[in-house]
Amino acid sequence: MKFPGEPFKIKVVEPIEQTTREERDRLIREAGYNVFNLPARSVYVDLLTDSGTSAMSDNQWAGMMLGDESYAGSRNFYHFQESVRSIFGFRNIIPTHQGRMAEYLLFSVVVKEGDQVPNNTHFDTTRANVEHNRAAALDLAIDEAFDPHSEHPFKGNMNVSKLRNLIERVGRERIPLVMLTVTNNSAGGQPVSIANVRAVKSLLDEFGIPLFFDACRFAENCYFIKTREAGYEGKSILEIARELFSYGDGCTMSAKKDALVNIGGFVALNDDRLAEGITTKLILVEGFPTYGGLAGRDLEAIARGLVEVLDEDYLRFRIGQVRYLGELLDKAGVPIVKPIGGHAIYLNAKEFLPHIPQSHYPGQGLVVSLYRDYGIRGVEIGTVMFGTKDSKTGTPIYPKLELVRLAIPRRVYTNTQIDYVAEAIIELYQKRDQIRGLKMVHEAPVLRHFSARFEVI
Ligand code: P71
Repeated sequence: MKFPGEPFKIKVVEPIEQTTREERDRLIREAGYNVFNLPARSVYVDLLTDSGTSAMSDNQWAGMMLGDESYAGSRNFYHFQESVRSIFGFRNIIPTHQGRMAEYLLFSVVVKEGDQVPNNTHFDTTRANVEHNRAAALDLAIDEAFDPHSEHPFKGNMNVSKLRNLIERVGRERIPLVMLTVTNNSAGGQPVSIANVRAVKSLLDEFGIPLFFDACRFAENCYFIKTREAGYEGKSILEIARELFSYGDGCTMSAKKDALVNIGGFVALNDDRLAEGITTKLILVEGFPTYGGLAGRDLEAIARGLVEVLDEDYLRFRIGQVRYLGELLDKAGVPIVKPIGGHAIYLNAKEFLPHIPQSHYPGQGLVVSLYRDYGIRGVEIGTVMFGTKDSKTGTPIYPKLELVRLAIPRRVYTNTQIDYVAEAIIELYQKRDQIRGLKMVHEAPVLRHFSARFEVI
């Protein structure tokens, strides 16, 4: 059966307020047509992000009551360490309050000015943390990653020949590490295959360059390996994860995704000398090494969440629910990025709204209508987020893709709410001619998508 049946039932409910179109019309105007400025309680289905928005299980909540809030040596730290080690296999486990702190600590210890850091595709915080150390962040995903119509099963893969050319051109000394983001968020939540990881690893071994994973959505990536890569059908998710990470020297992780918690992260790595450098910095900016920036109860929730996320019934539902939404839209002719990724559906705003030029932010226009007409919050991943200007002439430079991401929180929405989202988008697609573009009237110098304000054209 294709229907993604929930492998859980509801014990605690969180009410959502219903708003009218008139109220939402006023709220979005007051928000400067930027959904980051909306009060969350005025949103019916919130698909802004899958990060930190998971519903925890009764088992995780029970663990929260067993928080040992000792400053040093909390028992929850030992459980957390054991849980992370049993999956990732790295020797040193360093807790942080979220993913970007793990990135900040790792890069500030290993990256020097003038270095080059290749990744399949950097996530925006990862890129910002590389560039903060005056190094260049390079995106070397395979060409198919940029084609919304390519059905490549492992669109998150690294282009190994481009990586080899880079290493031969700039030299091993300039490349302190290579990263692989699993799944590749910025390119549509697309997985990386084990075969690609092995190829990257053997290339890096020739030059002695370490391989690190950005492991946020590792379990979802491993589920795709199990269902799409020959030879992995019979393996458990834990076995696949252990093999995946055995090719790496370490990882950063935002536990807010595949550890099924609302806050947390870590750096894990084998190199003791680097770990010592990171730990020294950790004490300066986060906290003592047995809690990072977290409470004991948060560490316990991560330790338990990491076990739950490996459950195949959970992953079948999780990936199945995202696919269910994607297939409803696809069948109705709504343009989406394919294949359907692990944590989100990406609407292709350029094809959805061919009458709006990129200079009028079609993705943002779509996000605004989705909220105003249906109370659904998505996020623009296009010109607002990634558009730049030529530093000399000021001429706008537009990104290739103009997308709207609908990220599905884990275990939060019922399939009925997913049906509602599909119906809403299909109805909106039928009246797409009425959607209008926007003019940006305020922008911050960096990460402008968070605070930009618009007016309707
Ligand atoms: C997402 C997020 C959360 C987010 C971040 C910034 C703006 C809007 C939303 C966070 C990631 C990620 C990857 C691959 C590192 C982080 C940072 N994603 N790597 O997709 O996807 O983790 O948020 O815990 O610091 O909505 P952090």
